[in-house]
Amino acid sequence: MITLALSKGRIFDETLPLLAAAGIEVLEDPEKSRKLILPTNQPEVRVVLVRASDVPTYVEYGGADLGVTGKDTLIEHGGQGLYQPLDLQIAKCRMSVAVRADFDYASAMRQGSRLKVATKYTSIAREFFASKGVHVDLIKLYGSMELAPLTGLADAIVDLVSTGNTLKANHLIEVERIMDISSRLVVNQAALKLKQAQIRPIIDAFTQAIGKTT
Ligand code: PRT
Ligand code: MG
Repeated sequence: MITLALSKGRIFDETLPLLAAAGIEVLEDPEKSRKLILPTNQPEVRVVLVRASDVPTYVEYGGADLGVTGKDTLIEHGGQGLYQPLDLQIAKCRMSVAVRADFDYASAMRQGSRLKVATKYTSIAREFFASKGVHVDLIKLYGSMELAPLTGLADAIVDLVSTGNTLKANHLIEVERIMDISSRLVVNQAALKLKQAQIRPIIDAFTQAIGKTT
């Protein structure tokens, strides 16, 4: 049996065409079913639905043989124990710094004032500001980062941006782009050796499918 870990929403949706290229069709719709284990048209392949931030953990410990996860999540996890053969070029967005439109970020940075930065992505934020030689106080949040500057909890946030609509709706502006983000295929290292015959064809089909669409 081969187990693939996916999260509901954009990662599931954007992985479906790649699975189709590997001849794998998921037989249930996660938006309609409450099941967490979804069968596919291939009796020896199944999909498990986990929280986006839990995908690397499932694959690391062998709860799943492979998975699809954002570069953001992968960096925060650390990537230990994971073979990362492919950037799938899906679920694209960027990691950025954003502040209230009336906050003078440039002069705060120039003056070296100690910024309060709220984020779910503390490793990425710590590394980014350290590389600029700027001292920040990091405040760990698990969601709704946009609220932090509006309530005075923080001066800035580090969050994912795709269309920019969420920032705009909350009167925030993007002041720095930290990195481009897309999702990667991750594979359990032991599974790659023990289940080569089943896993290799999936990696090869995904590789071909990406080549065709980009
Ligand atoms: O929701 P949950 O807490 O379970 O986990 P999650 O939010 O990590 O999962 P999910 O499914 O929302 O995101 C999975 C992955 O998709 C992320 O790890 C990213 O790699 C990728 N991705 C791509 C995004 C976005 N685009 C994105 N726009 N993840 C989140 N967003 C959010 C962003 O955090 C912000 O709140 O969408 C909002 C901004 O979108 P725009 O279009 O208004 O700019
Ligand atoms: Mg989400």
